[in-house]
Amino acid sequence: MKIEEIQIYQLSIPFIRPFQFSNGELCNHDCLIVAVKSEGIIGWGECPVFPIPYYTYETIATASHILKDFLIPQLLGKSIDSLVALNKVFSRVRGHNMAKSCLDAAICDLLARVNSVSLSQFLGGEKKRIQVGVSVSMQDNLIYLLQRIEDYIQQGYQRIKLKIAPNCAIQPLKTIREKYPYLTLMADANSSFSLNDIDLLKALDEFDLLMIEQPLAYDDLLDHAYLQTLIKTPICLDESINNLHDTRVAIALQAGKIINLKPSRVGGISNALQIHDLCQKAGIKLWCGGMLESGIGRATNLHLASLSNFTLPADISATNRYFYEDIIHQVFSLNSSDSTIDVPQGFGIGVDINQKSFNKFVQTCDIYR
Ligand code: OSB
Ligand code: MG
Repeated sequence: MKIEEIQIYQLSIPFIRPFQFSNGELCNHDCLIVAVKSEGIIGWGECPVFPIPYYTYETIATASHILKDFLIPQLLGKSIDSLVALNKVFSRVRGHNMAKSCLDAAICDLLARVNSVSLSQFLGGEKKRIQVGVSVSMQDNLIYLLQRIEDYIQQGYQRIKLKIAPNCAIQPLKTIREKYPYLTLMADANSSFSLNDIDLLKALDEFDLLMIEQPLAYDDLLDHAYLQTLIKTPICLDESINNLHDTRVAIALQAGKIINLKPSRVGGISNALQIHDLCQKAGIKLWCGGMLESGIGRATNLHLASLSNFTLPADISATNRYFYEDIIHQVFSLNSSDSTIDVPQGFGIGVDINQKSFNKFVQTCDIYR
């Protein structure tokens, strides 16, 4: 499969409501979308990187630079017939996982389309519907927060994740727990705590959380390992896991019991598969995280999450959790009976671009051949 042409689009898609977490506030989903062409077929991938380097060090600007000046020139004209071949092309560039991940996703989409199978089938996925939850922004106003959560529960979400920070954790979690004693509830700190907050972190045990996600620094596995010996709540790693090596270290140190696996954060599906298999052997539970993706990235994530070791509910919510208008024709809706979303059928990622909406949100387009 010879890579003949690659297009990069920059988009800004308005969220229904701003997304607040300890790293800041986002009103639009700014992202890059790549289209990779080979033999008349197009594969699509999303780079869900933020304009600001607060979640990962990458930004829209660094990802564009790495794509245009390094990854795309290395890929154009090459014949890529497997994920292994693809990984080899990218391995010389250190880091920049989000930039790598969109090309990786687009080429996986292409490979599946060329082989006339869905991406899920191509990857050996088993599930047809994915158990999902919803990630809820931080809120000062507890009445408003409870309304949001009630609304999501009414829609059928059976797992709620609350964004927390040291000054915004105990009171909201206590309030939610009192109203919903049996709700599957978890919290995501996005690295906002330190070991100085140990009393606060211990106090979270009382809320019977499914897990606490990334309480400590984004690059600190050692302190997470120590913290896990002091608290009962299982620690889930997000920002700390950027590749297979991080995963091996995390397992060796027992730095957490669960991993939130985002293909974009680990440099694409090929790396995600290696992490998936290692975690399966090591007894580490997985779930597929999200980056507030458009329908393109969300479709990729749904296919990946169909693999067998993704056993906990994913951060992949229905389209109407994020956008009034998305860039694909298909709408992802929640099956309210079991809090699942269907894996798209059809070849590749199984969704297609809604050109009218796409054009509305596009800001720049660059073509390389
Ligand atoms: O930490 O998991 C996170 C969104 C953007 C960046 C980081 C995170 C998140 C979410 C939302 O929690 C996940 C989603 O619904 O896509
Ligand atoms: Mg997280």
